[in-house]
Amino acid sequence: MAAQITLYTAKICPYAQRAEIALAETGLPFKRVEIDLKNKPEWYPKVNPRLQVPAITYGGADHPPEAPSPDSEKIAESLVLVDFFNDLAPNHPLLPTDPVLRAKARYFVEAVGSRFNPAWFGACARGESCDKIFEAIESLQALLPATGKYAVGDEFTIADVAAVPFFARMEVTFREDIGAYAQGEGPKAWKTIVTEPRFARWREYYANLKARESFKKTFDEEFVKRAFAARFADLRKP
Ligand SMILES: N[C@@H](CCC(=O)N[C@@H](CS)C(=O)NCC(=O)O)C(=O)O
Repeated sequence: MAAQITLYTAKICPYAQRAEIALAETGLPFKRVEIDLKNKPEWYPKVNPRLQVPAITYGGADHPPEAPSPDSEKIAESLVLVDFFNDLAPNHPLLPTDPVLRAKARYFVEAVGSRFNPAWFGACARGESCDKIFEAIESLQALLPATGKYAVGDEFTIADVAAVPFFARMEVTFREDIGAYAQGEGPKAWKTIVTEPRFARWREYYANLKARESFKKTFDEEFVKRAFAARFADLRKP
């Protein structure tokens, strides 16, 4: 029997959604525990002393969420978990076998973290200009193959797992004008992204990502919208 996996996660969190997508893609059985990030349970340090989601317990006896089995492994960090689930799964579906494609997938993951995420989060949480997202999207777009559904071709890989939770939260926050940036800037930036020809290849890629079952079943758009509206409500300067 497969070792037990208990996933501690939060619907609002893009990092946690990476872990959930990887679980959906690999088909590994797991138990899902939603953590309220605004009111974390007092037992959560037993799961992850850094107090972040996503995190898992792996192996050991089945246990209730609040009492992880002492003989289970405790593992955290979204990209570590994506790799871990891929390693556990037969055929390792989230990484191609070709070394060049593996390198490209990893490079794309790095680019999402160093270029896209700071541009989105800078606008929403720190009130920086939404326009910084344009350069970020163009830099990712430049990495895409000329054809192919996903970041490194027709195979869905760790690159796509890493990216889509952030793309989707950017869409929701900008489209709905949720964030610390100046009022009206979000929808304006979103309109630019969905209409300008220079983003056409990225739009095609993002549409393919959104159509993926593993994304659809792990993304609760209404919940994410409400949660970000509450989280960023007080940040916009009058
Ligand atoms: N580097 C971590 C980042 C995870 C992270 O920042 N998670 C946030 C939620 S999106 C969290 O748990 N924050 C703790 C808190 O809000 O107190 C990863 O990739 O898993």
